[in-house]
Amino acid sequence: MQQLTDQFLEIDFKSEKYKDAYSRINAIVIEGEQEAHENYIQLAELLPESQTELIRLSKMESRHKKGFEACGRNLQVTPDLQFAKEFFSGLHQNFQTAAAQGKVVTCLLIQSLIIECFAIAAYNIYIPVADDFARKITEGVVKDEYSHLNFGEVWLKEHFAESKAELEQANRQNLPLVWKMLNEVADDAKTLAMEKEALIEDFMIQYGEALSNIGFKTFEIMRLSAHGLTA
Ligand code: Y39
Ligand code: FE
Ligand code: FE
Ligand code: FE
Repeated sequence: MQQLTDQFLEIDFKSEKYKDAYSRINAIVIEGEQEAHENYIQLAELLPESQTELIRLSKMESRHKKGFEACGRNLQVTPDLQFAKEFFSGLHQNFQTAAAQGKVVTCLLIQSLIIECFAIAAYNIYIPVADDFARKITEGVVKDEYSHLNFGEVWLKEHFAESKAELEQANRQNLPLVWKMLNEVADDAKTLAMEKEALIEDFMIQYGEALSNIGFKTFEIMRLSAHGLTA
């Protein structure tokens, strides 16, 4: 096969191999957007003073879901939603448990930091290798995801001192799930021309920046990242 640089890589969006991988990645994104929609509604109940803003974010998430459903239809792919539910079950369970205990800091870490950074990394890496239809949709979505991440950063920065211990615990509990999820999806992502190393790098940059914006010092960010890897 001819040697090609990434820039000129031809991707056959119609091949069975591509569509099979897309049935899982597309489902993950659709299910993720649906759960994000529900998570922001629950956050609105936990944070009545931010209710209007959080309901606005939850509505953005359902628009994202509709956009990605259209991407699947455009490629004539049926999303494997059962696979996607299982993919998110760890983070979903941890969010539900935290919400039931009123642990808003943990809920914000899971949805507004971890899941939003995961989304931003995935969408940034996907955009250059997406089909034209999906690229336009994803470009619009990723801008919104930065604003969702910003909500979490601003709230946690304002409550940093009293949130710090819970953030460290929630990080230790949830960051390992992200690595597990990335490993589960790495082969399918590769079929879509998304490299696992690029996903990890982008995620760590976003997440590290978010922790820094909230108030963590560099040595603390390094420790938080390492805890995730080894816990
Ligand atoms: O806040 C949001 O909109 C996030 C829910 C959406 C999650 C997207 C998850 C993307 C992971 C895809 C992994 C592909 C390699
Ligand atoms: Fe999203
Ligand atoms: Fe979204
Ligand atoms: Fe979001």
